[in-house]
Amino acid sequence: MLSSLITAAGLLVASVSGHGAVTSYKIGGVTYPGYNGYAPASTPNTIERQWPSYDPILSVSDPAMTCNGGTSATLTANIAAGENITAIWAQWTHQQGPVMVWMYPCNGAFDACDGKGSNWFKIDQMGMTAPPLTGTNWGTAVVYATLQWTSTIPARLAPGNYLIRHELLALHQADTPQFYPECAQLVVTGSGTATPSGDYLTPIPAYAAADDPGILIDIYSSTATTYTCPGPAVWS
Ligand SMILES: *[C@@H]1O[C@H](CO)[C@@H](O)[C@H](O)[C@H]1NC(C)=O
Ligand SMILES: [Cu+2]
Repeated sequence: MLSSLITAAGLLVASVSGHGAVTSYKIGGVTYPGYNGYAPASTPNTIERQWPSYDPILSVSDPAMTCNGGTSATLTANIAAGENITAIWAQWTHQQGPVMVWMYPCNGAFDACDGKGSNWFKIDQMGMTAPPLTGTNWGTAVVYATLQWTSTIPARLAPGNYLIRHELLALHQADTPQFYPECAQLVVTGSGTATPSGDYLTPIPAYAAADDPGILIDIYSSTATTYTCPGPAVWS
């Protein structure tokens, strides 16, 4: 009995420590607590949509890709177009793969904002800045080293309610991509007038094909010296 309890606890710690999720945000010196654990009995009030698991999503077309399964949050944070937002991870353990930061215009209230439709756009990303693929010149290696990622809300972005989605794509297992996305609710202010269109926009899930070379990759056998992030170009 005791040993099976210890084993169960050990497995839980091992599986949690292998992965990660955004757990808070910083905007203009103010920290906004995020969600920190699995499906608690009482839901904390946060700007982050509450995710059900630290574990990776294994398919780019999984419905959970939208916001790691999170569908709502009680709070919002104001941010001016042109201002920075820093996402913070309590833990992160992988160093090969890109960081991609996305936004989605809600065009209305957050509680009716489901992230559906072809309206997601990228505002920031970092793939591999220098080879080899198995090295640590990757966006996720920056998160590994600093446990945070800072992006600028495009200065020309029109005001309104937006979701922001931070995605870590871990590529350390050959041909087995692991996606880690979380969303928060932002009220963008300012005098911007632009919103992206055309090729900058994509649905999530399925912002790229499952066999996109940026997704289905064996970093140990590939001889590629460059890496292209999956999905559309960054709109900035
Ligand atoms: C905003 O973020 C960008 C991108 O990380 C960074 O280069 C810049 O220094 C940041 N600016 C401020 C004021 O923190
Ligand atoms: Cu992991």
